[in-house]
Amino acid sequence: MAPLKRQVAAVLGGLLVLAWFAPECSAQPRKRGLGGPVVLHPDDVPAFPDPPAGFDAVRDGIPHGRLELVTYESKSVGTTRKMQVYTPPGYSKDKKYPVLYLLHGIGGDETEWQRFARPNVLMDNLIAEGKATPMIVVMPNGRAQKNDRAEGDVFRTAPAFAAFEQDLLRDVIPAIESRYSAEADREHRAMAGLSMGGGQALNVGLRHLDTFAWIGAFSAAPNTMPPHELVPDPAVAKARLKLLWLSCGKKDGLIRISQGVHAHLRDNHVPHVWHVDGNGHDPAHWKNSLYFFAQRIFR
Ligand code: FER
Repeated sequence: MAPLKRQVAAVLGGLLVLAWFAPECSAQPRKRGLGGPVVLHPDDVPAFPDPPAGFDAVRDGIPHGRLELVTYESKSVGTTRKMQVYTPPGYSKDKKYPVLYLLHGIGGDETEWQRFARPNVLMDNLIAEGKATPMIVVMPNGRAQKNDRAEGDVFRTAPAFAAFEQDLLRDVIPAIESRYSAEADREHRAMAGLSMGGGQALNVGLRHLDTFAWIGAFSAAPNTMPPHELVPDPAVAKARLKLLWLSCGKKDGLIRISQGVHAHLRDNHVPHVWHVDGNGHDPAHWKNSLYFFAQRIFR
């Protein structure tokens, strides 16, 4: 690889990739449909005010959960893979907990949510305030291929994000439910993700309503299936979903993806949250979305 190309590829693995998606950053060439023009519609407004100050700060004097790095054997990928697992304060084998599967974006891996939002801090604070049900949060690696590091041209690894469906259903969930004190039915499993992970949550979740009842997509990426394929039978979605959450920043050049899903749901009367805040394709949107989504699941 030419040095410049290598440099550009390295940058993709980091936060800088995100700036490319914001339409105002037009100094960078637009790649693969990133950062298209944003056209806002009357529905595209916040469903919630921004989170209160300190929602994401570590607090002394409250109980803290645990974050651990766990490995599992993936039959579908053929490797030993890693995931971060949060267990809530006071986690005990004498109780059973619901589980949120939380998925990262194209430039990330199993550590990305931790870098962008510190879900353990958000959850500790929400649980201490009685605003969230104590839950296990699993942050797996959604790039289901042998080399699952975010390196090189990460956009070429998009097929591995589709392959993750098998890893999640056959390997990740069984590993979690055998090792942790987890409830193991659809009403106690939620899945949400940012960008590519948002697309995965919609694609996998909505097509496996037998496995998940709570689904969230934050700034869903173009890997999202067409809305009529995601929700071919609105009556089924309506009957089975406990929560369907869609959110996006109004400065996010990928907002057309979420708008399309929202319009299909609205036109077919499938209840859902549609929250458009003032952010772009960025960690502020993802952290805020997790804060609100986590308060609405398993309740
Ligand atoms: C694309 C633009 C963005 C795409 C994926 C993304 C697969 C993902 C962005 C992210 O995860 O942040 O065209 O195609």
